[in-house]
Amino acid sequence: MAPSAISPAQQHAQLAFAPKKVKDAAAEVEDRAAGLTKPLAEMMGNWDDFSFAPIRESTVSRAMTRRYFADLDKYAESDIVIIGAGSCGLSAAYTLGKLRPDLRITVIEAGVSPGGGAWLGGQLFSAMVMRKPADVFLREVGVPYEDEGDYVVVKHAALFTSTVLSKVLAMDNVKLFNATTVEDLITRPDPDSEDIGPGVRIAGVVTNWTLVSMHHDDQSCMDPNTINAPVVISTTGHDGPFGAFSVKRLVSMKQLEQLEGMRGLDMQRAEDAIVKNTREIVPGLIVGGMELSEIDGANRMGPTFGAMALSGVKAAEEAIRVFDLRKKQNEI
Ligand code: 48N
Repeated sequence: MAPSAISPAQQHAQLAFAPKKVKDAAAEVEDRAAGLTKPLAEMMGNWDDFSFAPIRESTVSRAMTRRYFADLDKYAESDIVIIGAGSCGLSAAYTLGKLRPDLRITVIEAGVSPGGGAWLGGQLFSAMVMRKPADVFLREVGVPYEDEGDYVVVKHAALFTSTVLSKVLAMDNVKLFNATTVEDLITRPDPDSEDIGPGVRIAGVVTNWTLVSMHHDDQSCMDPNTINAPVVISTTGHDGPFGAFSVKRLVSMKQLEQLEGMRGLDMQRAEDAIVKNTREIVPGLIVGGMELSEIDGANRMGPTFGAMALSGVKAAEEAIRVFDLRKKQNEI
């Protein structure tokens, strides 16, 4: 049955806040391509005398390493770190990058490929379902969808994930370190925290190459690196080989008594709970997406992704609130 409507192609809803116009990566490519169209057309059919400009291998090495180590140096002090580049983390990164181009934002993703569980819909099917009002985020980012009334369908989940990812990567103030794992949290004593023993405030993340993290048991000690940040958003997904990292660490460092654990599937209840309860769990640490279900004992929603997008938006809003409050109190 044909969808009841098709989204306005590429019409971007203006975000409620007055963001700095992020040059659209696609537009930038179009701009550059405009100057290249003629040579590209000339190239086709004339491959015999084709050749690339000369290069020396060390030039390529220096082009990569110079930039990577400059980034490591620059982002060693970040304003906000996001752990996990799944649908929630990427939505948070997009919202932060758009809302606050003045902030230095770092995204740490354990996988070589960011995107978490959002490359496919349910059971490896292609289509991604989002219940309204999450369609507003799709229009904001420029992801076309089929409108089915109470919900919308993106024809391939990878269209959503690749579009958000490309927009985030094009932002000047956001840096993605993928294939990099957060192995621990940086903490400071927090005298204001009264619940469990001496409370802590989260002050950044401890990182290592993911492949190193996976071999701590069969190699001699391989110490980590660090990134300082007054605010951390954790969106590492529900418990699994890599999931629920920060909330499990909070229990082991005695900042949480226990995890309630993700509950059975109930779409109707799960998505509202995740969005509404996205929040600062301990000072300086905001948890969103499915990682949150492990703390609160929230239901899982299965193959609907609207809560991931909007939990990311809310996590970004919370992170800005915490950052600005601490700035006002001269704590950063
Ligand atoms: O996609 P996920 O797992 O997590 P979310 O919360 O962004 O999205 C969850 C969503 O895909 C669902 O689970 C859907 C809606 N299904 C629900 C259901 O009921 O079944 O992304 C988490 C990302 C992944 O890319 C991990 O690789 C990464 O976080 N990650 C880490 N990155 C760095 N350091 C870590 N310690 C770490 N742990 C996980």
